[in-house]
Amino acid sequence: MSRPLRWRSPIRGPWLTSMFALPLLAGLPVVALTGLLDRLAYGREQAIPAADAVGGLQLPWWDWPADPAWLFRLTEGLHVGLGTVLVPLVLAKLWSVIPKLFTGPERNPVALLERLSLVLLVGSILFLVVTGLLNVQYDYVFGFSFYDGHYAAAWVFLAAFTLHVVTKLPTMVRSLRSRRLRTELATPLAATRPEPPHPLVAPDPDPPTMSRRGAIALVGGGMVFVAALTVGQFTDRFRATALLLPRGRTTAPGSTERGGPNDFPVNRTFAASGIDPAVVGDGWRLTLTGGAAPVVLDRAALAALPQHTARLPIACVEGWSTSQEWTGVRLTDLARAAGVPAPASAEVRSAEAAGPFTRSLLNRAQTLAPDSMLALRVNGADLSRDHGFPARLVVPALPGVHNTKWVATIGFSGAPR
Ligand SMILES: Nc1nc2c(c(=O)[nH]1)N[C@H]1C(S)=C(S)[C@@H](COP(=O)(O)O)O[C@H]1N2
Ligand SMILES: [Mo]
Repeated sequence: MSRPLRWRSPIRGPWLTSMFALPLLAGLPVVALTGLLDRLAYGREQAIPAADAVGGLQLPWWDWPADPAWLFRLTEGLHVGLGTVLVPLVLAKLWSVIPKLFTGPERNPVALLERLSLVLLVGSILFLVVTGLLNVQYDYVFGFSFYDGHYAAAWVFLAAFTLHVVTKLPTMVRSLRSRRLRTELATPLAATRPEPPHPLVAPDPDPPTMSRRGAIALVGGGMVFVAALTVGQFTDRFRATALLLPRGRTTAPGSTERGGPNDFPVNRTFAASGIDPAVVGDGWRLTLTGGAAPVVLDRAALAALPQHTARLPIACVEGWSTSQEWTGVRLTDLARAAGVPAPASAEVRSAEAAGPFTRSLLNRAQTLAPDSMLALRVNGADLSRDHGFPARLVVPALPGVHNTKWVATIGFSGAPR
């Protein structure tokens, strides 16, 4: 197109763009950094392996700690929560620079590079937002691994974002200085005039239909609205308001647990696991391996071991989290019972035979943490089947996905993994 669409909003201009950019400059690095931390927390060699290198880029792996217990709840909550709340701002920022995306061909190599970084920036952000939100709303609906696709796009984003910030920072500072926020907030629609001539400013603007303060209020209001629909996923009290998080909102549909000790979100129900009820009935046994010979315990034997109680979060990689009071047998006590007095790692397997939740690998810190346990009870009652009866793993700061339900075997090893 030689003469592109004409963008005639009279408020579009470098000042408004910079106003939208400033909070993104602060917020997007937090979303990116917490995302990378979440990947570290997820760990390697789990049931759905997460590639540690993409295009030769490798995170410096270190063992994710088990203390403080709320660590993953915080990093995952910030990543998903802030990432969601920033969406209206990202869209507003994109709207504000639309003319830039439709200018004619460039010859100047510097401008070409800038254009390329812009395409990569916009493309990667949209990809990250869409895959992230879809993953929260629906199951893993992609034709590729969400973990690896989202992670690869994050590196593209980080590179393009850095280049964009480095090249645009002086412009942003200059633009922000060109008008005073306080003056703009006092300017009504009738007094709204275009910014001075600039590639973003329409040469033939329409009459204003919204003031700059109106635009800022609209975007801010959108963010507050999204936040209001999101906070419930992190708070047990406002759970019902988490309209953007269908799975983190309720106990299992049709559950009789409403109002009871097991009334907190269920990611995947017992029915959905496909486990034969007989397997987790009276005949259920826990097998501990790693010692000279396997040790087999029934639930009564487990209940007769010293019981430990701790309030610990379940924080799902899809963003929702909850905190409950769990009671069960410490992993270190189970390791001793298994004949491995100094365990350095553990592999916990579910009775669930197939799928991504069959096993979970624990590092040394996670195995030895005093609050790490095989829980039998929650909030003073036996676990419901949906929460993993007869026994489930609960480990501080471990992503929810690895807190395996319907545990069948635990293998302890004296060697770190
Ligand atoms: N065996 C098994 N364990 C599992 C799951 C599962 O589907 N099967 N879901 C995991 C996920 S993704 C989360 S977030 C937590 C949720 O625990 P809850 O359903 O008790 O809240 O359990 C984890 N443990
Ligand atoms: Mo989860």
